[in-house]
Amino acid sequence: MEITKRHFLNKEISLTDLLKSAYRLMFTAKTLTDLYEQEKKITSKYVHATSRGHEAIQLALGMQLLPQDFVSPYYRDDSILLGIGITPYELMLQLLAKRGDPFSGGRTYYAHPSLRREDFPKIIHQSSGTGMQAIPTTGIAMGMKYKEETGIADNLDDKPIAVCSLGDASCTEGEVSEAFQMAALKQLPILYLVQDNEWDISANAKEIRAQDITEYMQGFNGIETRTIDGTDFIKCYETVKECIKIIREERRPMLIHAKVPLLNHHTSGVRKEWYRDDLEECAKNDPLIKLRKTLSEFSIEDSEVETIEKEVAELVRTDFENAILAEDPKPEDAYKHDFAPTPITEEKGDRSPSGKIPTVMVDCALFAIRELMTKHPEALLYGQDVGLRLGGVFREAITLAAQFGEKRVFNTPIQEAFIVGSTVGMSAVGLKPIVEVQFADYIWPGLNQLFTEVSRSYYLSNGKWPVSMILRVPIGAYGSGGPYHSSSVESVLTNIKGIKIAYPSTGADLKGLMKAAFYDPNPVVMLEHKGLYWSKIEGTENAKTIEPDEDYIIPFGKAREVLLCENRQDKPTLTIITYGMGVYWASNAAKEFDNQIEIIDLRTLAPLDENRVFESVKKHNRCIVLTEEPVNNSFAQSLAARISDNCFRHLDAPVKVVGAKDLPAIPINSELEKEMLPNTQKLIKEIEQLLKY
Ligand SMILES: Cc1ncc(C[n+]2csc(CCOP(=O)(O)OP(=O)(O)O)c2C)c(N)n1
Ligand SMILES: [Mg+2]
Repeated sequence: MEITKRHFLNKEISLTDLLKSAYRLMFTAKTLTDLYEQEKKITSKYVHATSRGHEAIQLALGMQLLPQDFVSPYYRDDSILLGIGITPYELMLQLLAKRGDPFSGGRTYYAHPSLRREDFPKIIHQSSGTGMQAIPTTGIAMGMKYKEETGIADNLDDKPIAVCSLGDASCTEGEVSEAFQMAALKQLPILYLVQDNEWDISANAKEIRAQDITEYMQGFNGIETRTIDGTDFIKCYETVKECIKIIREERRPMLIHAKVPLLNHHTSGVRKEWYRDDLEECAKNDPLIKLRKTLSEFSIEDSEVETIEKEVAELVRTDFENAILAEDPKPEDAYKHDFAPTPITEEKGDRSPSGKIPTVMVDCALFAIRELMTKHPEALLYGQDVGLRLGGVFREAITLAAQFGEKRVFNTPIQEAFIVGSTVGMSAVGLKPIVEVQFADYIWPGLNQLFTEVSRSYYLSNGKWPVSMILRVPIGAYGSGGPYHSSSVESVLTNIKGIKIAYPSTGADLKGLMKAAFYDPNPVVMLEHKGLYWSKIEGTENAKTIEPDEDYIIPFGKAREVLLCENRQDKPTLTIITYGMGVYWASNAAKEFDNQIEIIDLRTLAPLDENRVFESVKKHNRCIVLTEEPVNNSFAQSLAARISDNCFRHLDAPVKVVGAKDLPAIPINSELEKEMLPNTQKLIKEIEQLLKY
């Protein structure tokens, strides 16, 4: 007999039938663990962990979720997956990294699910970083609440909930606290399930925590906690039922602290016999033995139980044989789903409508977002100080909270990880979050989420979960911003695959690219040079442009021709490839030469308009790549290498990278700042050198 999918959703199910279903699933989990151990030559090719010891609480949860719910299981949660109706065969396809692995198509480890099926609870991409799922999943709950409060939620009898499953040790991580903080603060409809086996691989609870999660939760006002024996299936089922009911109806967060024994290895690679001295003690708490006893107490015949066990054993064996035979991914599959296709492929609309006055860059961004929010109720903006009182430290969001209300434009705590990572969840429920960090210098706490969760979601979910979000980042140095308000970060960002990056240098480009970013189904970082926001710096007047029309849009990956010049017979010429503030250093330097300089503004760093760059280099045979960053190991230096590779036969001189000095930080003293950064004068000297070459 096959395990029938979603059988447990029958609300009229009798207790004995429920227990039999649970036993079938729990016995399946044990059989899987045993099989993986017996067949370890095959199954340990790829690392895996199983739920042995944790099954009761996991099944109790999985069996009660509805298709509108979201759940984020961690790597030990194969019983949650069985509980929601995933078959052993499907699990094994992932175990063996097969093409048909329903979660990732053979891209990621066992029990690292992602699921987007109509009649199943939804699962966003799950990474291996412990605790990292807390923020994205709390983002889901924040999105659910936002939709309800702004009147765009589906009208369902049973409101959806989010569930975040965590190991006990992961709860000591800082990012998990950020998630708890927001769930408590905003009273989000989320259930945290903490499975406490008192192990953090080989480190014991006594070594790594000052309090357990029940005690810890007392510091988070408004997250009610239930502490239970996670091996007692009936207790688990009832507790989960009660919590889910409260969350569905009262829309507030809860936490279940389930105490469980870890009966199997930490993972197939880190084996219990190496370091565990509590195995005998733990075995006494085996949830399967307890459930078997409960079945007897409910007068379920031994023969019936044996039949279940026999059926499960047969199913698991057959599934394993079939999974081994299933096809592997094809090499070309590796290239699928790096980015979701964007509908924005052409420049459209009026860039320079008549009758409008030039507008500073910061306002072009503001007007772009205002238009987007007016048109799209799913668009919202959050970050530090963007709310009503200030509208951003650069006043870049001023008037938005007043116009759209504090539900749609709101302040967050100083939690860059939450600001960035929550967009994964917001996007999963169909929202379009526009978020910001206050300065590029403070993107670092958010970088983990950007890399681990945001950038890889689409690829590792095999195309199921693109993350559509915009992260605005004021960036760049000017006027003694000092070491913590001046840094450039594009080299780090361009090393993260799976995100797009814009770095516009004019108001019109910022507006057009903001629109493209919004309609792009992929994550986009908008780098906005704060020295260009108001065109206050001498020589940056052209950053202020006529504000383009509402429907003006620029596709990513199309460079802008700032200044063109012909290749001349009488004099050498060169092209400057640059972006951001570099556009103005280059434009001002070009005035010192006699029509010898071409300037290409990349506008977007990822994707990059390579063709336009190579075309310009081939035309002039000399090239400077100009950046505000320190040169060594920079984005600019790697672009120079690409130019050399592709244009070698056309070059009359080495490709020159001009940028800041290789120092750890930009000093606050104005003379020191000047010494470190490039500027027009320094660039002129470099141009002279290269033209002489
Ligand atoms: C951020 C991060 N650091 C380290 C690891 C390596 N690691 C994998 S599992 C684990 C222990 C996690 O313990 P816990 O959260 O209690 O879950 P359990 O395995 O006990 O179920 C560690 C340190 C990781 N995956 N992610
Ligand atoms: Mg643990």
